[in-house]
Order: sequence, then structure tokens, then C-alpha cells
Amino acid sequence: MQLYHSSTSPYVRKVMVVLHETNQLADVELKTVATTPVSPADPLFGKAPLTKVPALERPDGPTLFDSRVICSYLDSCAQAGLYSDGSRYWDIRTLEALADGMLDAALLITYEERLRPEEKQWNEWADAQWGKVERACTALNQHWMAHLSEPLDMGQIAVGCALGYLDLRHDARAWRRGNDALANWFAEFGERPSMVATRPPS
Ligand SMILES: N[C@@H](CCC(=O)N[C@@H](CS)C(=O)NCC(=O)O)C(=O)O
Repeated sequence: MQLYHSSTSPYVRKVMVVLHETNQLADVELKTVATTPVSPADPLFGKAPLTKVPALERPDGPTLFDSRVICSYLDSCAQAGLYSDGSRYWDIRTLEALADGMLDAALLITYEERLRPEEKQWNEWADAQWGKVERACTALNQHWMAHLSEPLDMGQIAVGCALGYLDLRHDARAWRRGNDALANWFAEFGERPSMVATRPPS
């Protein structure tokens, strides 16, 4: 299989962490591409029409995207149980959606700051996106700490990758402020070998 990859993409990182945690790294060849909304990567055309990474090309079926689909697929290949099959299933899916939603908002801020011409940038809009990230961090800190401390699952991996991205691109906005429990959890979770091996270059 071939994974369309970028070393700074937090969505790709989710997939890479799953590959590490489920011992499937050898099954996947990485194809690094640079893709943005205004410069879509040529190799993705025809395979992943949204031209986003990650995308997973398989020998026996259509290319898979997005990160949730790919992680779920890899989990089922390895029968790793990262989504559980009991009452935790919906919690895990919701936690992953919350983490991915934080990422979506944080990535929009990154694009606003890096891709849009300076004179057209809209600070209130970026701050409103950050409001979503802040509310998500507060919810994690107040309601999800017990879940985050349970055995490894996909929700935890997604939250770890989302917080790592906030540190990479939006450190100055200080997500840890008022979220001590979450910050302590991430300090430990970020030291898992799979998280260390997939740390984005700064
Ligand atoms: N929902 C997608 C989001 C993927 C995504 O936005 N990836 C970014 C890189 S971090 C990308 O490829 N952006 C290019 C674009 O938006 O056209 C997923 O979970 O895989």
C-alpha cells in the first residue's frame, strides 16, 4: 500500500501512529507530497479528488481517504480493537470527531495566516476558529480525562495528534492555560514511542 504523506500533517500523523501501534509500518510505502488548497498536489489527482493527505492507495480497491476511514481500515486489518466494539465505541468515535474538529479549526487558522495575502486576512474569523479549539480543550479537560486514561484507543491517538499540532503551529495561543489535567495527560502520552517517532519537524 502507498500512503500519501506529509511529515507536518496532523491527520497523516494519526495514520502513522496507528501504523506504529499496530505493527503495520512494513506494509506501507510513504509517498511524500506537498498539497494545499491553492496548490493541490498533482499525484493526488484521479486518486483522491479532494487532493488532501492522508490518502491510502491499495492494490485491491479504491484509494481510501480521509484519516478516519484510513485509521478504521488499518485497525480492522490488524484487528487491533482501537475503536472497541462495546459501549465505548460511540465515545471513541465522538472523541475522534472532537479532536479532528479541533484540527480543522486550527488548520483553517494556519491557512489564513500562511496562504491568504496579508491585506485580506480576517483576524476576527481566525479568533473565532480558535474559540472552537478552546471550547474543545475545555471539554476534554472537564469531561474526557477518565476516558483518556483508559487503555489506548483511536480517540486518544486523535487527541494526541491534535494537541501536537497546536504546539507546532499555534503555540503562542497557549492551549494549556486552564487545562492542567489535559496538559499533564499530553506530557505523558506524547512520550509514547509511536508519538515520539512521528513528531513533526519544527
Ligand atoms: N478530514 C481530512 C482532513 C485532511 C487535511 O485537511 N489535510 C491537509 C493537510 S494537514 C490537506 O491535505 N490540505 C490540503 C487541502 O485542504 O486542499 C482527514 O481527516 O484526513
